[in-house]
Order: sequence, then C-alpha cells, then structure tokens
Amino acid sequence: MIDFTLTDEQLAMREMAHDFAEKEMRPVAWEYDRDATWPQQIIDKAWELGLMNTHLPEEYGGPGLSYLDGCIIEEEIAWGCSGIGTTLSCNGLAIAPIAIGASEELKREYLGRLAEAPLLASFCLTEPDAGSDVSGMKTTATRRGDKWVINGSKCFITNGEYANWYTVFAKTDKDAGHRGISCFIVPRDAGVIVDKHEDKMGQRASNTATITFPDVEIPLDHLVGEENKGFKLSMMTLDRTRPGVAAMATGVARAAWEMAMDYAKQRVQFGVPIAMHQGIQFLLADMATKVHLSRLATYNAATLLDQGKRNTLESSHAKRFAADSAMEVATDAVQVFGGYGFIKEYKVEKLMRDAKILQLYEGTAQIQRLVIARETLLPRQ
Ligand code: COS
Repeated sequence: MIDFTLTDEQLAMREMAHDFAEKEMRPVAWEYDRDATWPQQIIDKAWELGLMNTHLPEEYGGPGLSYLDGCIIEEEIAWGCSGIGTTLSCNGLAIAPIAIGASEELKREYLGRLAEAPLLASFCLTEPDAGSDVSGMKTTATRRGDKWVINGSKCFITNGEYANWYTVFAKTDKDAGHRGISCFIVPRDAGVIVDKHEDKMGQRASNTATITFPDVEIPLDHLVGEENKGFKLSMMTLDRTRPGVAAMATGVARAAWEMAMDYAKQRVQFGVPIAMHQGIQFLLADMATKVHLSRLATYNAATLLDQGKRNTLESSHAKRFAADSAMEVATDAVQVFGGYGFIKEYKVEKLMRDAKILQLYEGTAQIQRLVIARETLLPRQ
C-alpha cells in the first residue's frame, strides 16, 4: 500500500520543527549568513528539543526516530536556514557507520556522548585529491603495536572545527583499491589538527574545515566494522543520509517558492500584480511541481530505509532531483523578483547561494546520475 499520509505524531513533529525554524532560525539566519556566525545557541536549543541526532538509537540515549521522521524535520529546518540545517543534521553522517558497524563498546561510548550533550561529530571521507573517487584516498592507517596510526588530511569537513570526534576513512591496504579502506573513530584529543576554515559562497553559518591527522594514535579497538570493509560502510552511510539532503533541498525550494509567490502577489506591473501574468504563473507552477515531487522522492527513499530495504537507486533519485530542483527553483525565484532579487536586502538571493552546495555535497549531481545509470543499466540480481 502506498500512503504518505503523516501520522498525528509526525504532524506534531513537523509543527514543532517548523516553529523552531520560524522563531529561532529565520530571525538570525540572514545575519549569520552575512557574518558566517557559528550557531552555537541554536545547536544547544535544537539538541534540547530532540531535533538533532534523529536516528541515534534509543538504546544509546537518542530519539530513535525513523528515516522518514528525520526527513520531515530536515525539510522544516532547511526552510528556516539550510546553512544552520547542515550544521544540525551533520552528526547523522558520522553516526551512520558507527550504528551499522561499530562494536557495542564504541557505540556506548561515542553515540552515548552525542546523547548526553550537544556535541558534534564529523564524517571524514573527502580528501583534496579524492572527492567523487572515494577509493583514491591517500590517508593511511597503520598498525603499530597496540595502536592504529593515522596519517593524512581530509577536506570540506562539515563541523570539523567543533567536532568532539571524527569518523575517519583511511587506507589499510594501499594496493587494494576500494577493498583496502577501513573506518575508524578518532577522538579530537588524539592529536587532530584543524587546519583551514573555508569561506563559502552559501550555507555560510555552517562550518567547513580541513582536518589533518599527523601520526595520530588511536586504540586498536577504534576500528569500525571489519578491516578493509570501510568503502561499503561509506556507501551504506550515503544511502542513509542522501534522503536527508533531499529533504533539505525540498525545504530550500519551498522557501524560495513561497517568497516568489508572496512577492508576485504584491508587485504590480502593467496595472496588475505580476502573479496575474501567465509568464510568472508558469514559473510559480513549475516551482510548485518541483517542491512536490522532491518531497515525494524523499519520502520514498526514506520509507524504503525504514522498511529495511536497500535504497541506493531511490536515494540517488531523490538527492539528484531535489538538489537540482532547489537550484532551479531558487534561481527562478530570483527571476520573479527581477532586479530586486539580485539585491541582498530582498533575502531571496541567499537561497540561490545556499542551494548550490546541495548539488555538490554527499555526491555531486553527476555522481548521483552515475549511480542511477549503474543501478538501472546493470541492476543488481
Ligand atoms: N551499498 C553497498 N555496497 C555498495 C554500494 C552501496 N550503496 N555502492 C557500491 N557498493 C559496493 C559495490 O557492490 C562494490 O562491491 P565489491 O567490492 O563486492 O565489488 C564496491 O562497493 C565498489 O563499488 P563501485 O565499483 O561502484 O565503486 P566505485 O569506486 O566505482 O565508486 C561511486 C562508486 C562513484 C558511486 C562512489 O565512489 C561514490 O558514491 N562517490 C561519491 C562520494 C561522495 O558522495 N562523496 C561526498 C563525501 S560525503 S559529504
């Protein structure tokens, strides 16, 4: 049975997240974007309300919400501000490999920390020379006595400057391609260096840093899952988190569409509000369709996860379509505003800048197409 009718609990959760986005995020979002302000107060409040770590299992102190629940929250939060939204949701990336593959001791220690305080954890996969091509990574983990020694550098790490611990992927067998990658938990106090704080085009209230591991020693038991099985863990993680990015893209698109509608109803040209002109109506209608279909694709990808099914294809469909749509809708919203859309005072330009990263992080729009092509041309048996 196909039914995306939200339950009373989901409707209440959506209302709570929307209220938070409207009252706590929007009033400061444009100022935080301008100054690239770190949103610590918002993190603390969101954590208090259970709007962070949504998939953290209850047995480790988390809310243990479903993937669909998480997407419902993420759409509202990104409607408020996707830069702050990225900050709030990014623990999900660091948590997923741990929840899938780590030992009970590691789960209790590191997932427990996120449940006990508003702490952040970062997912360290990307490197300067290994973005889309994950198996091209150069960071290594070498066994020395009773320690793993990590060497290398990871870039574009969300929340990197503020993370309490890192989920790090590194080569444990340099000659084995994707079959030589393993996953580790690295506590920040193990000697991690935060190198560079990026100055970004959009989502400026989120933190993006380079993290370097210079001979960083961690205990042998900080290996997550099996040695040399880290690549699959990273892919399974992205299957779980890409619907969340699609949800955020839906939120950004919805915000842009709403702003464009409001403006089109007040702006008078040729003696009538521009919303009366068919050229503008068609733009607004296409925006509405893209928001609607982005949400449906997101719910579909999340629901498959909640049913315990593999969702690689649907996750890439949702992430690809929603992110491209957010960029298109935000660009068209600026178009509806005409010249005013290009002026910062009118706010809509932020959404166009924020939308761009949705087509880049957690797999570019081209990588999503590559996954879709592989999954449809050569479907798994
Ligand atoms: N779930 C489980 N296993 C998966 C998987 C998935 N979603 N995707 C791939 N695998 C497995 C494959 O089955 C294959 O298994 P075997 O070792 O048994 O053969 C293995 O992983 C390698 O897969 P593949 O050959 O497809 O790997 P590629 O090197 O060609 O990489 C892409 C595939 C490009 C899709 C992958 O590297 C990718 O997603 N890149 C983008 C990374 C990204 O999103 N970066 C953003 C960083 S996070 S902000």
